[in-house]
Amino acid sequence: MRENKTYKTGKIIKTVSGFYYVDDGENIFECKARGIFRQAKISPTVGDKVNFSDIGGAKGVLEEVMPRRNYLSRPSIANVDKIIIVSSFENPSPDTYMIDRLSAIAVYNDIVPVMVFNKSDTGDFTEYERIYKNAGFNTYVVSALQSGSLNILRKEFDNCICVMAGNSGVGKSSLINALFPGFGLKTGEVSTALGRGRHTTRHTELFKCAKTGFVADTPGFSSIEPNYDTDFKERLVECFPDILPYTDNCRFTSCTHTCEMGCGVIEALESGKIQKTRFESYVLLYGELKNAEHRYKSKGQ
Ligand SMILES: Nc1nc2c(ncn2[C@@H]2O[C@H](COP(=O)(O)OP(=O)(O)OP(=O)(O)O)[C@@H](O)[C@H]2O)c(=O)[nH]1
Ligand SMILES: [Mg+2]
Ligand SMILES: [Zn+2]
Repeated sequence: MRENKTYKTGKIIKTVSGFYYVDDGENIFECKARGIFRQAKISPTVGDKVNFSDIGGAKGVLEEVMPRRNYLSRPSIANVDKIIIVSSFENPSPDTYMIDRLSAIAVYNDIVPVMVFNKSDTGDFTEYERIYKNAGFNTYVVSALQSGSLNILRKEFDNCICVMAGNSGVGKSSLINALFPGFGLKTGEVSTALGRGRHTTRHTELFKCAKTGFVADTPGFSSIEPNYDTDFKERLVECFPDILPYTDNCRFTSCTHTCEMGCGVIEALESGKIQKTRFESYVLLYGELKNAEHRYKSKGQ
């Protein structure tokens, strides 16, 4: 160890043009990375737990990036505990495939999905609330314009790294502003011509919120791509907690639960035990992962 340096640990909360902003729990340090990271092909990112040397004047040098619990690439963020999947009643209206796809990616990456239906002042979410509560997810119906509706949701942000996800215009930034007054995030007007907003939020940053929690606002996180590995396809049904129990009744152990005879999942669907939109999302995502696998294999890898 070199002398005259203080070593500290912290979390990267923002990266801007080669600088890493690290929160050590008390202060924010503007850090540069050592060349060794480039050689080792490590790209420190938001959410990373790091060791850094404090060189004075609220500046530092990143020394080490701790192993990640998980990593999402679009946008780049590590060590995520929860994905808050936000939908709105209109402009844009809920997209069950997007919700189900994001929640499956979350579960696969050991991230807890939380369902939030925003803009309850504009319509009735009873049906969606029923579907997602039945599927076993923590589900909230709220309005960013009605602070009373946000009190129970606020507890989800305690002691963890949360990422807001959902189409542009659903109210992710508005919700953060309403939940944690003081951040003053920029929000946008919804373009009525397109029925959806332009991306008002442009970069990923972690904000410190209630009880040592952090929240990342993101621009249109719905575009998140899963890592197309065979394991995700094979274990996809485990990422649908409402569908998984019925696989015990499948006739064949090789059942993919998409079209087979004697499939316990399809029986449960037919008797109304599984929500149709959830099953449809499972089949679509299974197909998406299978196609990606074919493309990957045909490249000779
Ligand atoms: N009526 C109503 N409007 C809302 C509510 N929440 C947000 N809005 C409006 O919806 C629009 C979009 O809100 P934003 O918070 O910018 O949406 P966003 O999800 O952050 O969008 P991007 O940053 O583009 O991904 C704004 O005009 C908000 O005022 C709500 O609960 N009710
Ligand atoms: Mg936003
Ligand atoms: Zn089956």
